[in-house]
Amino acid sequence: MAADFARLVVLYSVIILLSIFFIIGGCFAKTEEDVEKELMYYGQYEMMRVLYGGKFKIGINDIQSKTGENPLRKAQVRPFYIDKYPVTNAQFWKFKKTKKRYQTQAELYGWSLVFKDFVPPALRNRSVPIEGEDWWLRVPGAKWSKPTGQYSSIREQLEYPLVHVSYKDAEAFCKWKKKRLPSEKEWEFAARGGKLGQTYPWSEHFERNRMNYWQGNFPDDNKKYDGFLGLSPVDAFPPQNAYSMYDMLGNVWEWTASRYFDRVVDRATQPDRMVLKGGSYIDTLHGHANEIMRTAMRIGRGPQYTAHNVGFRCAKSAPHLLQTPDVNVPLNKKPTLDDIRDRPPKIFRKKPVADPRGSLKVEIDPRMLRKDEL
Ligand SMILES: [Ca+2]
Repeated sequence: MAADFARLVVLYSVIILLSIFFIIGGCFAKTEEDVEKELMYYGQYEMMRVLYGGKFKIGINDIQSKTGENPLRKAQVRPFYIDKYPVTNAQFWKFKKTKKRYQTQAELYGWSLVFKDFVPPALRNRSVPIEGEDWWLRVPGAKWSKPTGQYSSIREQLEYPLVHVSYKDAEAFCKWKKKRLPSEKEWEFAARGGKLGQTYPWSEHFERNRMNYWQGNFPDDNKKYDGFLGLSPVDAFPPQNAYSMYDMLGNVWEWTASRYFDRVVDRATQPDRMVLKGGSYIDTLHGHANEIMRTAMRIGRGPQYTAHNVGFRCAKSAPHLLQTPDVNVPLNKKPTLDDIRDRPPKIFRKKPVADPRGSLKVEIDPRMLRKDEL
């Protein structure tokens, strides 16, 4: 009798334990369908903005700048679409699922650059600091899906910007989406949000809580007043301008399709480099360390470069919008006061008219004369 009871107790215990195991297992096991549903949620970060293009101003008046930002000058772009957010890990996950044989540059090399604060202790001995920038370490196994090396994961960072991608990887992804990388001019047009020659996407003046950058003494004291030591979700901050663009400044540098040249060196002797825009989580407001956070800022990197603070967003031409009468307005619009100031005075001179007394007379709008000419 006692033996039967004991057997029953054991049997029931096993049944209860197995039930608990399957219930818990069922809660955590993710089916393919679950993953698809989750990725659909992150599809909200794939939206694009259509921008009608037109005339605007690129660069900044700063003679100290050594990166080709100076001076503020005229530019023009045709209508185009551009991603509202940098490309996220969720988007690249889909890409890799479809293009299973595609290997990113970091996967081929077997390493990528990770900022020192994020290198796990277990990988410290196997990571090599970069000469002159010893806050960057070559970490074995660091790649898009393992942003800080082999022990890390993007499982909880699907809405974070994709990093550790080279120019070639960015191009391959955009091509797969039937898009392309934006030119530097397009990127800057989108970042300026219709503002003419202002320092930040939102205005001429710095505003708190608009972007993820470095606050404190670099590289050992990150006060992270903005809430982030390293990367942040692509929508951690509100849209940065009137075009509803997110993360144009801060978080990650973004590849563009434009070549980068040093102005003082012969172009033929320069290495192959592309322009990156936007600043990242290690850059500072006034450039006391690394680069200055502002719309005009640009850096050049070789097309194979990969790091924990470099990503991209895609663009697409919209030539059909050129045929829409409304869309031509910005391209042929009446000049603003700012445009007028930049034009040489001669175009405001009226055509010479014959003087009834026989001599020629030229009428000049006095507003266009410099003070010393009056
Ligand atoms: Ca930060």
